[in-house]
Amino acid sequence: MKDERAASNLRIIGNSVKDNPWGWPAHGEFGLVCLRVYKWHPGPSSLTRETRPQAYNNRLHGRYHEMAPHIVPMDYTKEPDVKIPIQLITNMPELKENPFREQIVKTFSEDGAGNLSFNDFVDMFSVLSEMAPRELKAIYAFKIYDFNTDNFICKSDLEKTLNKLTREELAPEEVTLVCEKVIEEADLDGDGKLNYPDFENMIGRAPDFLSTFHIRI
Ligand SMILES: [Ca+2]
Ligand SMILES: [Ca+2]
Repeated sequence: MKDERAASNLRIIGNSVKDNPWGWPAHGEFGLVCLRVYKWHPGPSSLTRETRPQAYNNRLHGRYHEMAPHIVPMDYTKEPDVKIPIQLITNMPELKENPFREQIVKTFSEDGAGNLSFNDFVDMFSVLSEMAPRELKAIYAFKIYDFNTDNFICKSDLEKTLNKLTREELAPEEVTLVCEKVIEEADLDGDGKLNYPDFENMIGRAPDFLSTFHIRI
């Protein structure tokens, strides 16, 4: 079955390439493209674990526990050393349709392999909540798109991102064209790839990008 969001991304990218190949505002459209995928909802207003509403923590703990009741205890007062494997996390209804699910989970996993402790799990849904600070979302958006973890968003990262957003339905030459345009428009220091300041500037020009970068749990 065709994925609606992927089809919509495909239309946006396809039209941009066709209609205006040389004057395309890559950053804006790039943000808009991501917006279609990350159309999810509100969560807590605070990110520090101490001040986060207890009810929210309890709800998250309930969800964490139900994924693996045999390994996750109900009592967390002694902060048990427990991690849930990535396969169970990416299968959550909130994530399983998301083309970036593995990358998202790995980004928040302290061990880097995608296994999540309860604290990792809480951090993930807090950063992806609607009310998380823009700066924090930007930092994690950058990490999520930096597939090869070299601290730059380079052409290969952008190719992966576009292919995921469109379920690989974009022609290779369209992918190349879009990636070149994104880098051309956003690469302020001219090294052919996007460091964090380049990226931050790019999404700063696409106000919808981060305000819609969220998932409700
Ligand atoms: Ca990279
Ligand atoms: Ca650069």
